[in-house]
Amino acid sequence: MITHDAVRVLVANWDGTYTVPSRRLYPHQWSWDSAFIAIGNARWSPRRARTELLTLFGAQWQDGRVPHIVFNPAVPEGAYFPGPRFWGVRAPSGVATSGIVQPPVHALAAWKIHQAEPDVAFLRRIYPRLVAQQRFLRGERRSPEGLISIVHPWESGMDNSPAWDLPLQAVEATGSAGGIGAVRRDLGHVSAAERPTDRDYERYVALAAAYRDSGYRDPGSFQVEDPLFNAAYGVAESVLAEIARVCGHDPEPHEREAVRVTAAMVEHLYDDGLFHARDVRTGCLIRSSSAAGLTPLLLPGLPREIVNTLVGTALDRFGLKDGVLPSYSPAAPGFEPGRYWRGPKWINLSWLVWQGLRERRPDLAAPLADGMIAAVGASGFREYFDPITLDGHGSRDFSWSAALIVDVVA
Ligand code: 9YW
Repeated sequence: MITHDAVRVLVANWDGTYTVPSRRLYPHQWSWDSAFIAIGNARWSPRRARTELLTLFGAQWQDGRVPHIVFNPAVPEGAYFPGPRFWGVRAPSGVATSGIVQPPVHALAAWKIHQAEPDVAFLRRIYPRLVAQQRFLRGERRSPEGLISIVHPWESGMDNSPAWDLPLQAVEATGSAGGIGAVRRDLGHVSAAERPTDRDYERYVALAAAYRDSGYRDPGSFQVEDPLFNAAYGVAESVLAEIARVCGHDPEPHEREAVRVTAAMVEHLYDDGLFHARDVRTGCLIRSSSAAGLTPLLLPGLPREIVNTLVGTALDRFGLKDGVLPSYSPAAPGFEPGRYWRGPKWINLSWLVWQGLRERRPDLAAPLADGMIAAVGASGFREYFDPITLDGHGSRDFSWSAALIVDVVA
């Protein structure tokens, strides 16, 4: 029954060659949303899942970057801010896109699609594109420590995480005419108390504008190494090794890169039972209690003792044994159960940690899956949930909440 309802959401949000995250709030194609959506669609329509990813990679730039939004030309400019006119850029295919990226969870999605329905021709088609995506990150974003940086909070996928409060202080917010509230489209759909503040938003826009004005090259005043982003990058290399094997390519460079980035993460981002982001500009670790710090559980080569300590942290500080995974530890100051990435439970974060625990700790993975099902059972396929009451927040009929439930119950 739950699968049936989830598929109904996915069908309603399908736009012919990809799926919108939600009809009203997000009317275009988003990068990591499409990866999660494809993982769910693979369970009932592998063909649709393949199309979803190929559409996204159809908007890949010459330099290999996969933009975080691919704009639907049929949607009016005013429907979403910042829209195509703000970003001012087109992919070689001619379609308007943004110029920043999101966590590279796409190789994992491609591999899961292949596992659901083996299709070597699809893997052969997507493999060079996935390789180019990783090459862009290495070429443009790798620090001397060997980790990948993000240059905007939006690139983390966890826009207003408390982890970004400190590095954002270095960002000059340029006031926009009439106030930023006037151009924000999200506030027309959901309550301001559940979204980033206007002050955060002004900084997001200022940062994006500066990056755009540098021709999408210069990191600007925000540059951090995020554990989730780097975990996604590392998993992508592990999975690319598998894909390479199937396609008759050499898996070894991918295996080596996965080992290398895992070691760099342990050396530079791990402290006191959790992975943290690191501010590249100051060289300092940003000690926060974000659940992003648990996602390195995805890395197959993570040393056993670190896995054990991370699990301990998940149990003690995030309440994992009850199947709950808040985006920010309820034990930490700054936890807000209803505000976006500052505490609510998100299905994609739960799914990433579930994925990391399935083989290592099935006893903990099972209640986590039950917790995801309980949240949508209580409140529907909402964008995010109060981790204590399970009240739903943000948009309704949210695609990745539906898709990942399809995967979890399969
Ligand atoms: C925005 C679409 C996106 C997600 C992000 C999430 C939010 C706001 O919505 O971003 O306007 O892009 O933070 O992770 O991809 O669902």
